[in-house]
Amino acid sequence: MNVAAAVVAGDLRSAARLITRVEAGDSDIAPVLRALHARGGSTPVIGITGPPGAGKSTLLDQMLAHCRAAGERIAVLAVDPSSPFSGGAILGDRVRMSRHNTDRGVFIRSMAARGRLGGLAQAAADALTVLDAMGWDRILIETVGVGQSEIDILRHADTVLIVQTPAGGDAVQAVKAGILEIGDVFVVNKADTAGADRTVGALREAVEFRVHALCPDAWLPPVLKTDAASGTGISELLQAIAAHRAHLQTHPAQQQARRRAQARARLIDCIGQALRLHRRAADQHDRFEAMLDEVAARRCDPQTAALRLLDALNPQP
Ligand SMILES: Nc1nc2c(ncn2[C@@H]2O[C@H](COP(=O)(O)OP(=O)(O)OP(=O)(O)O)[C@@H](O)[C@H]2O)c(=O)[nH]1
Ligand SMILES: [Mg+2]
Repeated sequence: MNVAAAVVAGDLRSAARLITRVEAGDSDIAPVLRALHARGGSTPVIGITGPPGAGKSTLLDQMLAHCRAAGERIAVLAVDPSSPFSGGAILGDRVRMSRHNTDRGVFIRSMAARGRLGGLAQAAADALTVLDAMGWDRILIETVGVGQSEIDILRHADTVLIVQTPAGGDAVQAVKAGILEIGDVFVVNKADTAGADRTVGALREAVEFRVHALCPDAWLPPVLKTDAASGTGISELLQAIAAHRAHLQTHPAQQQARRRAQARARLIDCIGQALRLHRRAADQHDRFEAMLDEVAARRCDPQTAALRLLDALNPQP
């Protein structure tokens, strides 16, 4: 059986090996990813982000436990953009989520794209293509929320969960980082600590202010409180995620707009990657370097240089 067929049949070892090749940026797997891409698109993907230590993994572990109890089969992708070499947090997460380790209905994979051309967001997108073809009931992605690359990863989620804590000023920081725009459900975790209601209030205000500017039937992201350590608020959280999914299903234009935005981001990424790959090829590299001199000396403008390079990539017969 070929790799794509094995993955579609749900073979965990084949999937794990394929994701390793995705991480390494192995371009030989393009045909496999192509075959898998055609099979995907129906598994709900839930992205979880938030500042370091907000309780994302603890929350995810609780969500896993709830969904497993309901008979769901779940895949988890833990993406670590900030620390390519340590692996410390990843191992910590593996240990923490270990009560699911012997469960065949759960697949947990951490990834860090060391040196992968195009970066982690693309590696995560390809890993999602693999998982999406396997017929899981749900895919959860955890990524630590610090910058643009997490936002890029979360573009591929159907529902984006933003985790905050009552620690002072978080709600305001969220607005600044552009996180507010991508959140479908907001969670104030560690609700057992002081200031939770104040943080919920500030976030609600910010979310309502933003949604006001959108169309009248836009989804209003709820702001919930959880205590992931004890499991309080998890069923409400899962209900909110289900409500968001139902909203998209009953508003096909919004669903379609989201899918198109995902496709747009992915396509632009892939164009960039194709260009970077070609640039590494020796003759293209020389042509590129030569063009740098032309532009630097103002013998050629950058737009024309870019078009000439693109033409050279795809010579007319
Ligand atoms: N008091 C309290 N502690 C919590 C809660 N949720 C998580 N914690 C604790 O907060 C710490 C960090 O939790 P994690 O789940 O590792 O947080 P994380 O956001 O995944 O962290 P990184 O992946 O390292 O960014 C752990 O010690 C948890 O036990 C909560 O609701 N209340
Ligand atoms: Mg974590």
